[in-house]
Amino acid sequence: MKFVVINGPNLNLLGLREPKIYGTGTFAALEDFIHRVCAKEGVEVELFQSNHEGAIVDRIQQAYGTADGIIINPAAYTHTSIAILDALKAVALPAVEVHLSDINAREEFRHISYAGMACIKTFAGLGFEGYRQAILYLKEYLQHR
Ligand code: CA2
Repeated sequence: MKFVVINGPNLNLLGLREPKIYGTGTFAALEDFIHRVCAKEGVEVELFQSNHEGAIVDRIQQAYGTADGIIINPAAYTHTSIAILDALKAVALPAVEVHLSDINAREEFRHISYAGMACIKTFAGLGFEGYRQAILYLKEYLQHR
């Protein structure tokens, strides 16, 4: 089973600012966490981070035929990008949305998630743990569908 984990803009700066919202862990620590969880679960994983909407669309398209599922934190593009929503719909792979913070408890503009409309599940407000939950959920989903 192979997953692609996609992280959007500015998540590469994790740990540098706003620790009250996003925690103190760095982006390298997040990538390490995801690698460890996937290894434990016997899931092959490729990680991708970009600050560019088109690059994220390209990576979603590449997942078609090469991965079994997608885990995505589109960061700010969550709330703006119909291109990412359309790419997720186009590849029709099971996708799980993750947010470190609880987007529904923040500013109103963060309450809408376009990407989430193409996802089978969302985990928000759990910090790094949300990625673990997403990996377990997607694995379970693929094993039983
Ligand atoms: O909670 C999340 O995971 C978000 O996807 C993070 C995005 C935000 O726009 C979404 O509404 C919720 C922001 C990621 C920016 O990360 C930073 C990292 C370090 C310093 C400042 C921002």
